[in-house]
Amino acid sequence: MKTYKPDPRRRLILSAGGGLLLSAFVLRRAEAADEIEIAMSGTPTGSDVWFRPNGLWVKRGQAVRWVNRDVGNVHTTTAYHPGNHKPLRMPKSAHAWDSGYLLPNESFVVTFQEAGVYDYFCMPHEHAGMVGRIVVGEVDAAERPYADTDAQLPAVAVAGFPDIASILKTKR
Ligand SMILES: [Cu+2]
Repeated sequence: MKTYKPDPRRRLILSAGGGLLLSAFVLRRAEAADEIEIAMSGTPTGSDVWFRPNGLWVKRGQAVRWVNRDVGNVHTTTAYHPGNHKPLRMPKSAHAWDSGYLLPNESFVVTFQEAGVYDYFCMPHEHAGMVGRIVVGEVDAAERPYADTDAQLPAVAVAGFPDIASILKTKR
């Protein structure tokens, strides 16, 4: 049989209920503000399109939000992964993502839990070189990841991935 022993800490928390609700709300706001944005955009005619920044370093657990800042074009953020009918260019055990078409001002969030290098592309603009790379946590700056699958991608996409060393240097 359990005996009830009042926990003074618990009582304190209960009496501060209103304040707790407020701080939970503030906390959620802070989390959203902690997201890092990658803009999807292009020239008005669509002759040039990009992710900005196209290279980014983040710590594990970081949320990244892609936002379509383009007024006249749809974009996607799509991981290089067999589930997206592409060769694997991300950690094998991590979750792949595909935003589907994002209209202007629509956005999509991915939280990165596993260290490694993640390459992604825009479905309608891969052949225009609209690709990006996210490095999560500790990786070797000299690494040239996924070179074995380069031949399966458009050359302009392969050329679009920033190298690891420059991503680690600028953290962008
Ligand atoms: Cu695009």
